[in-house]
Amino acid sequence: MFWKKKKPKMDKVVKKTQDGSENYFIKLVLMGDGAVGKTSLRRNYLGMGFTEEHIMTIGADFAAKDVSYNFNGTNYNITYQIWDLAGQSTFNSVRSMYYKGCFGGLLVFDRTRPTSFENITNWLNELKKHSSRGKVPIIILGNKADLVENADPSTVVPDEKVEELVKKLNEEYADERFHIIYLSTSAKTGLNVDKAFHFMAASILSWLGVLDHPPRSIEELEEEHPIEENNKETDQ
Ligand code: G3D
Ligand code: MG
Repeated sequence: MFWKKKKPKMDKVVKKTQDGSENYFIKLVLMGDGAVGKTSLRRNYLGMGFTEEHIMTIGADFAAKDVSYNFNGTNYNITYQIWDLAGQSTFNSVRSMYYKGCFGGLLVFDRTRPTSFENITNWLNELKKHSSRGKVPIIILGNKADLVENADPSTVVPDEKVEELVKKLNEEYADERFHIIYLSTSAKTGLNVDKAFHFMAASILSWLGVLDHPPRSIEELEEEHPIEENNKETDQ
């Protein structure tokens, strides 16, 4: 049933190399309300460290990172092209271009700002509307985990609410060759940032039909594909 959708042309996506590894070029989009930490998460992942300075993103931009994962004995070299969009509604006109051709979306909310969580479904609808491929792999990131401990509990998004949404989405996405998970992240401490991209790689490769089944949780991913084998990261 997946293959009836707009399947990416595999020869455009993957290049096999002589040593048997496979090179993929994968566009990802960051989504979520303004100031949830999209730019900071990307910066953390790209290895440029964390800056407390808030620079307003204007329109959209992207940055690339090469990463190599081993799944079932095969090396998959992935070039992630990570797009970052300003959350402000004034940039609506760039949105369709932003989402077009993406392989996956990172849906980010701020764990200490409930409205940013409530808007997750709006972001997801926008992705579905504009990605030329219908339902693409997504992951839900509850960012600013480092602030939760000292935050007023009444302002913290309850984990149960997030899990409820994830359950609902997985029901809605039951026919797809990937599962949706929730990860609590911090762009400040780096909590779960690498794991989010590792999970994304496995989900996308499964979605493309390259891996025979998608992971259902981080625990399952790490058990099947231990992280020690997946540390060959190089920055561009
Ligand atoms: P955006 O790209 O989603 O709009 P930014 O968000 O990455 O620009 O981050 C918005 C603000 O939140 C910034 O603070 C940034 O430093 C902060 N931030 C982002 N992620 C985290 C996190 O995980 N923990 C903490 N403690 N802060 C985070 P300022 O104050 O510069 O506006
Ligand atoms: Mg930003």
